Amino acid sequence: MSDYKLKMDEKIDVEAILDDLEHYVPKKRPWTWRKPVEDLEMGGFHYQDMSEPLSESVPLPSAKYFGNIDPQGRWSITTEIASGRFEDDIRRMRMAAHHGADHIMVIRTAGQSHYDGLIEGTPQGMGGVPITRKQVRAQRRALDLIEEEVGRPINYHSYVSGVAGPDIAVMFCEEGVAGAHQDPQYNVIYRNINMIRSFVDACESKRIMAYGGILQIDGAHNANATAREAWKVMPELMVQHAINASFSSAVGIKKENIALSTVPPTAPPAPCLHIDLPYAVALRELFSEYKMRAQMNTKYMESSTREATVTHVLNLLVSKLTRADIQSTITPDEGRNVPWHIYNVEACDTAKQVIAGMDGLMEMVELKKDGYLREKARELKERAVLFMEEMLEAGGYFAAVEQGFFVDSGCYPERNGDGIAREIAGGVGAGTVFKRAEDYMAPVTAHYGYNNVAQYDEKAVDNPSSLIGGCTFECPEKIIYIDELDEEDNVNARLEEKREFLSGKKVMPEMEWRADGIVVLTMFLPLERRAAEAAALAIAQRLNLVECEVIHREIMQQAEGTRVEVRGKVPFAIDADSLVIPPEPEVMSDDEIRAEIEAHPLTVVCGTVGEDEHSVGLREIIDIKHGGIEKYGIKVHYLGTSVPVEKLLQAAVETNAEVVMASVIISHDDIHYKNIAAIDKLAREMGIRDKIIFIAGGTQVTPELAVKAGADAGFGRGSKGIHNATFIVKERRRRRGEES
Ligand code: Z97
Repeated sequence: MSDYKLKMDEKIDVEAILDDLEHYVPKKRPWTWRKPVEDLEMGGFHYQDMSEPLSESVPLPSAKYFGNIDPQGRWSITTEIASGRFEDDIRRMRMAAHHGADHIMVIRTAGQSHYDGLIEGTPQGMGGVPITRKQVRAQRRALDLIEEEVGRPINYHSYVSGVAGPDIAVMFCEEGVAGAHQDPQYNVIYRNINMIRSFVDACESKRIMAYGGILQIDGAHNANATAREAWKVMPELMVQHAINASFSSAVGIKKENIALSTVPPTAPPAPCLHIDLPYAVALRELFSEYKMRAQMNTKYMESSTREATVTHVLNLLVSKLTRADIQSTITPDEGRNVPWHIYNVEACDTAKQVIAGMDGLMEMVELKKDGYLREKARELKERAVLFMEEMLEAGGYFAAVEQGFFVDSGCYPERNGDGIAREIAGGVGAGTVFKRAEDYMAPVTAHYGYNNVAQYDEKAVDNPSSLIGGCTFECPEKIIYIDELDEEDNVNARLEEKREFLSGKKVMPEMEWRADGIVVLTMFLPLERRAAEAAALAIAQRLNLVECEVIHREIMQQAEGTRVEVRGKVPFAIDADSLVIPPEPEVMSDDEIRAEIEAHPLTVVCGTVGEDEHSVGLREIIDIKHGGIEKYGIKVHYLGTSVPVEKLLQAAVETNAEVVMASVIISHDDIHYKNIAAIDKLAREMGIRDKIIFIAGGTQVTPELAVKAGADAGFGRGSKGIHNATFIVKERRRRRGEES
């Protein structure tokens, strides 16, 4: 197993990843940044703000026009992947990495912070992923292979929250986790964990994260997502950032490993840049020493991927105009009940696309040094400082929380009295913090405060774990690995259940888990919204989809109709062996075709033959505007529609054309094949058949039947100029006796 490597054209073997997982020792994983490249030349373009390219990747769709280049921006790109089945997530991690993600968060947890301790031996949770060592190790092991394949380190990330925070931090350090959310304010405000407990735990957690070089992201964005009007909490967000960042720094995390989780607070139709940009400027001025993790706005996200994408593009613009070190990518899937899969890969592409498109922008534009932008930024900073001052006057952070200072819907100093208040003596874990006893001793490597080891061995002060021959950080063999204990719900059982799908013998569509059968249908219905939703469900049911649900609706016009998206499950599997896969149409590159025509000029005559007035298809094959064969420098004589067979061949002789193209659209009584046969016959009678290349095309043309009727090639529905041109080039080379 240890020599298992990924192969580009083979699926990742989850069973190989799980094999002997117990003894897999993950490497130490401090956070890794991309390697910037100052002046990158790629595809004939000059880039200013890029990082080292990947060795393997999937470029953007339009990259095919640019030599398939795949420039990678400087910011780390985040994707959130956690469907509840880690074996499935491993596959999508690979896909995301190939689309540019190098920060992979497993964070759709089952309220991780509600667990009292590190959970081991459990199966996957309901509606989320309780983080376990097995899952983390399997995913890190998979990422070790994936990063080798793409040629760039991948940072694996999750949460250090709840009363189990320190235990989780230790496990993360042991298992090679490189990034984590850690913010005691999150526990206090959103999970009602006792504040003293939360802050004491945070000391320990942060110290352990500092040891592991784990990058820390705070939880300020949650105020933005929770507040009724997200832009009102801007001053408070800065206060929350300040509390966590300075706390972390004081505990020992290096500033370059402390990242602020910042969100542009508004979204269109609000004039969001006008509000978000001064905030972003203020934040970066106040926190210039720390990293910016630019989270995308999720507060004003609905189920429209289009709308969310536009907001995200605007968010990326804010990042560009100010600064970002990590850029998150989020899709509206959670709200749509279509769990994250292809859509989060798409969101990575959105970021990659926008970042490439904005490269070099700052050479041309700069933010104004005076006026509204600076005044507003200053005002926000003043509000934040006043908030801090009042907090101190009130008796400090704990007292301020008791008085409901946080997540108040007023823009400080306004207050609406609706903040989230917690009691210092209340909450989960209240009364569980004790003063260390006299004989307290902690022979461990990363620990907050006094280890009290000197009484046992003076030399152990700088290396407390030497007293026990090293702790799990130095001696991973001391880690006790507990496998899943549930006999029914465990990864092996789940894989066994999907055996036929693993081997590829059977196939089903999927969105969340392998072979879950989920598909999404998009349709327009000329009905008002509620009727349209009911009709869409009825249609999905008539299509035999099960568990159908409307996941998105958009009114086109109240009376004229509604666009609806329905999700449902396909209740059957396809047998892969039964699939008839037509051969791929051969296409040469544009350059190769052009070179051939330049070396051997070519004339074509063409027309729609018989009594046939259809011309659009043929024009598409010819005209330069539609990417037709003219674009390769081929000279084309278009004779029009209803061209008699004699006239077509006569024109070929007169113009010395090497190729005759006949469009045959009408097909009743097989007239199309009869016309093909007539051209072939007449060409023979005229003695020119072996001098011309005769191509027939039309929507009802089957290539094999066209050849049987007498053409050299036939092109049916969906054919393009490039298919015709490729055939012509190959056929000419064959006739010249060259290898094609
Ligand atoms: C993001 N999309 O990327 P539990 N600790 C902190 C958090 O911010 C969160 C948790 C713990 C978002 C992620 C919001 N963040 C979602 C500082 C949640 C979650 O679910 O209570 O176990 O912990 O930042």
